[in-house]
Amino acid sequence: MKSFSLLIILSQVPSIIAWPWIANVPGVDLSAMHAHPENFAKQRRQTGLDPTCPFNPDHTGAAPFDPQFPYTGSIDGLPGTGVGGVQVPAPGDTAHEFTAPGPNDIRGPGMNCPGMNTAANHNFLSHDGITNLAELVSAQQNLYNLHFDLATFIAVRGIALDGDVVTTKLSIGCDATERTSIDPTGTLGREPGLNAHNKFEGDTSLTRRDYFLNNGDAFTFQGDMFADMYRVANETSNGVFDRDTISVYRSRRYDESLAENPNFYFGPKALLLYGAASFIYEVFPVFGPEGDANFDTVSTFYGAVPNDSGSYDHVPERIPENWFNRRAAYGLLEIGNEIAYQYGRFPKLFGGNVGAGNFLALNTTFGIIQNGTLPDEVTAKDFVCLLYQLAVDNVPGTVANEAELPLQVLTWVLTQLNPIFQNSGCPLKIT
Ligand code: HEM
Ligand SMILES: *[C@@H]1O[C@H](CO)[C@@H](O)[C@H](O)[C@H]1NC(C)=O
Ligand SMILES: *[C@@H]1O[C@H](CO)[C@@H](O)[C@H](O)[C@H]1NC(C)=O
Ligand SMILES: *[C@@H]1O[C@H](CO)[C@@H](O)[C@H](O)[C@H]1NC(C)=O
Ligand SMILES: CC(=O)N[C@H]1CO[C@H](CO)[C@@H](O)[C@@H]1O
Repeated sequence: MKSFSLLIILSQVPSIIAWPWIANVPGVDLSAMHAHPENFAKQRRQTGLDPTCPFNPDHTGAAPFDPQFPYTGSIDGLPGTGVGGVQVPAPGDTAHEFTAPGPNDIRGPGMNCPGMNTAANHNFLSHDGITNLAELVSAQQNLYNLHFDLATFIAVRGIALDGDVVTTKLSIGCDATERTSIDPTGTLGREPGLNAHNKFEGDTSLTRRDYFLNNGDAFTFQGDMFADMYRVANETSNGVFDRDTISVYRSRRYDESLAENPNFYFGPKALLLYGAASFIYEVFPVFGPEGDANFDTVSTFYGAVPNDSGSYDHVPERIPENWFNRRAAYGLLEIGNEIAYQYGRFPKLFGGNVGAGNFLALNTTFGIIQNGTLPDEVTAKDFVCLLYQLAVDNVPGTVANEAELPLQVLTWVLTQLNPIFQNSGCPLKIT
């Protein structure tokens, strides 16, 4: 009887269910947000067949595991040893030498993630840019010595949001649904790839412009932004892209977006962008945090080369010469710690602009974000639990977008992630 009356209550107040983040903010007229002009139109534009997405008929898959060059020993997406400090590519390992992408490979300056582009250019992922769960989880361990837990978390997020949970395939760039899905016109809809906006990708990226400010192109490398980041490194840390540089620069990117982008959205998922930014100083340097995130290292992974006008052109991303991955694996707790550090240096309000200069703070996000802010005493472990919640709860992709995970997707995510978070102490959702 109790659950019956609860059902009735729920159905009578759909707006509270639909907008759990913002329902409690006083003075917010939800119907106004439904009507917000930029609401869904742009999201839709990127969900059709993309005829410009490169097509390579020769899908070779990542270079197979070779016991002569085991790296951290991850095979077929299983956990490896976690023991890094390994030279990559290993001397003599021709299979993982740099191979520039061709015109038919999904890559180029217009793809979001330097880490994935580099991995594909060295055949740790399929060279055509169409990859899958096993490749992603092994590549992140063997190449970068990410911990199995973090490697799985990011890969599962990427596939659930931008790829296919049946085939586990994902395009590291543009929409290639005809190749990632066995049923491209089916219920799961289009699979936009990593370039999609407000799914994995979001506003305030380091070297990519905001979606709304750049005609929907939030994925192309921007040389002037790379120069901005370098300038901050010079001002902050003698040219090193360390955690202070990245904290200052991410803070500036937020301030710029807030001021310039009438559709700016900085939801809880933006915490993942702090995580991605931490790779620059935790994963890219030689031996990871033991080395310097100096210009040579970072620009090589980014494929950034200085040009005559003080900006940067883009060439294919690659692993620097004589490069060794970090010794200790980089896992969920470590990334939680870096998110806490960067956010803690310059706390920002979570929320979004609903028109120029009209910022709406989020409230009651999983009980942890109140009035757009996180509590001061939030720990690395709290961030780890928040990462889990972001992956398994419905989190709006924009201020006015509910972004509900289809049940089939949610079930798959829980199956993949619950074992990873088993010992985290975070409350888990039941499948
Ligand atoms: C399955 C694994 C991964 C996926 C699906 C993924 C996806 C993405 C996406 C969608 C973005 C854009 C986020 C934004 O809006 O700013 C991004 C950014 C980034 N990723 Fe990855 N990533 C993965 C793993 C990695 C790894 C292992 C590294 C480094 C070793 C890495 C380095 C970066 C960096 C540095 C950025 C910031 C780019 C910028 O704006 O300058 N990623 N990633
Ligand atoms: C940063 O400093 C280095 C070394 O002085 C210089 O070559 C470079 O042009 C500077 N970069 C920027 C963007 O200011
Ligand atoms: C340098 O790069 C910027 C940004 O990509 C570009 O606009 C400019 O035309 C380039 N300048 C030269 C001289 O190549
Ligand atoms: C919420 O945040 C706004 C902006 O920072 C502030 O003016 C307001 O007093 C806060 N309200 C509460 C209840 O904390
Ligand atoms: C601005 C705002 O509405 N803040 C509210 C957020 O939610 C808490 C209760 O969880 C209220 O006390 C605040 O007033």
